[in-house]
Amino acid sequence: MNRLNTLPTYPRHPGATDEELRRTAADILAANWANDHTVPSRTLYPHQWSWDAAFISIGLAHVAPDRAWHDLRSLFTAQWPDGRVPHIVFDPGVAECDYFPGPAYWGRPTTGIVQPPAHAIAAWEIYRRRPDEAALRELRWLYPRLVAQQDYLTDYRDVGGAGLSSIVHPWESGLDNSPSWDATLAAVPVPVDPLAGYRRRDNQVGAVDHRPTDLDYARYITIASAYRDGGYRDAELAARHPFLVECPAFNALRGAAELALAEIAAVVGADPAGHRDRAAAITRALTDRLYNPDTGMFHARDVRTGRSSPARCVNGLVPLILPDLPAAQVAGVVAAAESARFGLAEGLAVPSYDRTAADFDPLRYWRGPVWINVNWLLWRGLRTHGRVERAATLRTAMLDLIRSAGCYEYFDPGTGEGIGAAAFSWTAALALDLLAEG
Ligand code: 2M8
Repeated sequence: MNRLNTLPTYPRHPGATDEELRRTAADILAANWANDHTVPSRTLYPHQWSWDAAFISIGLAHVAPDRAWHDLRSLFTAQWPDGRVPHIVFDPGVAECDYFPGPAYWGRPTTGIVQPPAHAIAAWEIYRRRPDEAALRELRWLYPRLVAQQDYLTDYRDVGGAGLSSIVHPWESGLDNSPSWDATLAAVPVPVDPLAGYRRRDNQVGAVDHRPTDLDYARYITIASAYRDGGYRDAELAARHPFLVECPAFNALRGAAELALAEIAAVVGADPAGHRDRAAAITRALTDRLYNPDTGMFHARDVRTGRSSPARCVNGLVPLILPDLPAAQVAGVVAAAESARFGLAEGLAVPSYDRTAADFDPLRYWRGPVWINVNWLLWRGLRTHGRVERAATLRTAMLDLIRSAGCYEYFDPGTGEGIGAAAFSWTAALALDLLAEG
């Protein structure tokens, strides 16, 4: 469904002023606070999500640092003894029927899978905005837990043996329905009746043509059940698990987390050197294994087949956040982002998937729409690599979208219309961060 042959221009009506947007965003975060954490959305996502908490706390640092630290503390209180940080921490006050798959499905008060490790970056951001005694206490509490999170991903998840972590489910990427996983998912068997045994909740609260198809959803459940039924163990995954993929964005965040840990280590009196070495090793592995010089992008790699996904997705641009990314890869990624496939040179925020692809879909979840969190990462990457003007244009494009449409979960890359959940926390939070960096 390629409806876009030419690059669009969003409606440039002025929308909210800086001050109005700041107030709205702070109000959304306050309204989404639920006792000890922030929910991504009151309707669609009524629990605490892992990488959402990281982005949310980066925004909260500007308006309510106590809540920023509290959010991370709540999440890490639910960390498993093996170091994994669960992708959802369920709120016991929310009814089982309000989210599927909920605690009854997972058999625990949290899910057993993870999400990208953006939390060390968040902790460092909150601290550097206000480095007082209270912040130092929080940083000291978090540091060993953040290290354990990284150790889990290194020690248990390097299934391919080349220094990259594998995700065991598309939900672990955070880019759930991305075309990056299509080839791998196609090989996952589905029951004859894909909806047998469960009822989707997302389709009751979200638009059906925005959400994953029933077939994809059935595969998600098959993969999650396989991992759950294996006791969430990571031993011998290669021999028995149907979904093992090295995602460039997940691993880039893991590398960036090591660099944030190096900064944190220096403040809490630990040794930064090991973190820097680990970051360098991750950048090398990413470059050697996932970069394709022909596309100028990084591509997800199926560990079971050894095949690289041909899809050009936004996760393939995210390694730009790594400061030690070699010049050739920086140039490749910037050119890909600026090309008509992603539209950065036209002053647009990048879509989640190549606009020129035959199956680009401006509405469906991670298969076309613009998401603010990945654009925010790209904005940081552009600044890290001295592309200051491009970064400034991207910042303007993101803020224009949010000003005109509101703090939506994602945006139609053709019209700029806000879609998905309204009053979405990470969009509000990152708007606050962008406004502060004007
Ligand atoms: C989306 O994912 C959840 C499952 O984790 C869902 O669709 O129900 C994704 O956009 C993910 O990145 C995000 O963390 C989550 C909550 O905002 O929603």
